[in-house]
Amino acid sequence: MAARFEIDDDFIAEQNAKAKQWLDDDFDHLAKKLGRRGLNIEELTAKAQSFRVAVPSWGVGTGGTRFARFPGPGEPRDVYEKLEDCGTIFKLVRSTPAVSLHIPWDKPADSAALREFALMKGLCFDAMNSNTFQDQAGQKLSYKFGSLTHPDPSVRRQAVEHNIECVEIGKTLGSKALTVWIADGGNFPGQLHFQRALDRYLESAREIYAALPDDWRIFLEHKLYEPAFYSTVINDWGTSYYCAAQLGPKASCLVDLGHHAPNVNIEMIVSRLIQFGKLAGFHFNDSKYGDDDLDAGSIKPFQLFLIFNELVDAELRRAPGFDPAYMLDQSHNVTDPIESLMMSAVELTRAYVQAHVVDREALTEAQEKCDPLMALAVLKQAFTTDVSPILAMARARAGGAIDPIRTYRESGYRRHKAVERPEQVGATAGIV
Ligand code: PSV
Ligand code: MN
Repeated sequence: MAARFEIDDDFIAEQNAKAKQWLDDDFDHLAKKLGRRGLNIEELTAKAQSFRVAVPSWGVGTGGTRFARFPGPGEPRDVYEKLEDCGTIFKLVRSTPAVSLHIPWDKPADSAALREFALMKGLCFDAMNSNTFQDQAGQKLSYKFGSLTHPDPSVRRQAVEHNIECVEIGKTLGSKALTVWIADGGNFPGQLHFQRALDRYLESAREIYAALPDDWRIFLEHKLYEPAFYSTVINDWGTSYYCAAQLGPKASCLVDLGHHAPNVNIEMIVSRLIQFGKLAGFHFNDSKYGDDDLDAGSIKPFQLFLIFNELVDAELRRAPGFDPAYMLDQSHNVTDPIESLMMSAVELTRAYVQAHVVDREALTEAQEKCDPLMALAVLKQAFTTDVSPILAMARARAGGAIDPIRTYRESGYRRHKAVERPEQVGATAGIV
């Protein structure tokens, strides 16, 4: 492969030097403010540095709506170029070393070579995502009327085998989990027998579960609706929990924030799943109406904070079995995907650190003394604390960028990639 443009460490250091003075000033000032509240800024900075979220391979391509896709310059054309972009995100924000692949979109010709390439970029592989919600060229049987729950056992077999193939590929890549989201459901009343469909799901999922290596997990992802508009088989966390419980200890429930009705109390769902030892992790994104796949924290940052409040509560009390996998799952239709993913990674770290700022003793006291106003005030105090200097310092100390978006833009990365990756007619990177 010819030499490819990369943002190098010297360039990041040069850009950081311009912002270091104000960062030091802001950090010192914040240290004093937090100190008055009994909080140690160094401990919070260490927390920020420990935070990790995986980047979805499909997120680095320009997404689309049901109506159109407007490709951007220098889009990645294959899994190697996707990893290149993921490596760039990691270099600048330092919290995203893992990449989540989607098969067959990212099916590698040589898994060992792909793993080697990722390693060179400092990357590793997070959960594998199977795809039985589309028909692929040359596929024998169609998923038009379902996959793992299809009435025809040979379609179910094909879907089960695809999932097992994802595990096989994942094994060679060093992944340890399979995320299963199915689009199965009905568009019209009467189309599906609800119970038979769920029974078939369990039967198929049991076969996939049986093929998991000992140290693997399976994440069941529920979704309220779309593309099935009347009834979806795995439609909510209750159904997901039931299936995970039926399958066994390696199965747990993945919460994609966009997969709930508007106004649903997602933080409470998160708390329930933690309590039942079945929280697999997240697909983070944000939404205004449905599964909008907007950038994390862009619409409802307070909700994101409240979710992290539950996660940090579980972390601090060492809740049994609590080991959530954090991933992004966004579609970038009008922004540069690299910029959106960096911004989202930063927003998640922000919510995580803010949740560590919560005065938990005061919160418990307010709860026990039936003082709702004070309970809310405690949460609001943390949520309104601007922890930006902590986030920037954590990145800088890890060799990342104080200002990732500005550094990325100044580097001309996208311009260079536009030359290296000439536009492909009919390319379908991203979610279309
Ligand atoms: C479905 O809406 C979903 O959230 C699943 O995680 C898919 O794998 C992903 O989006 C990409 O289509
Ligand atoms: Mn998802």
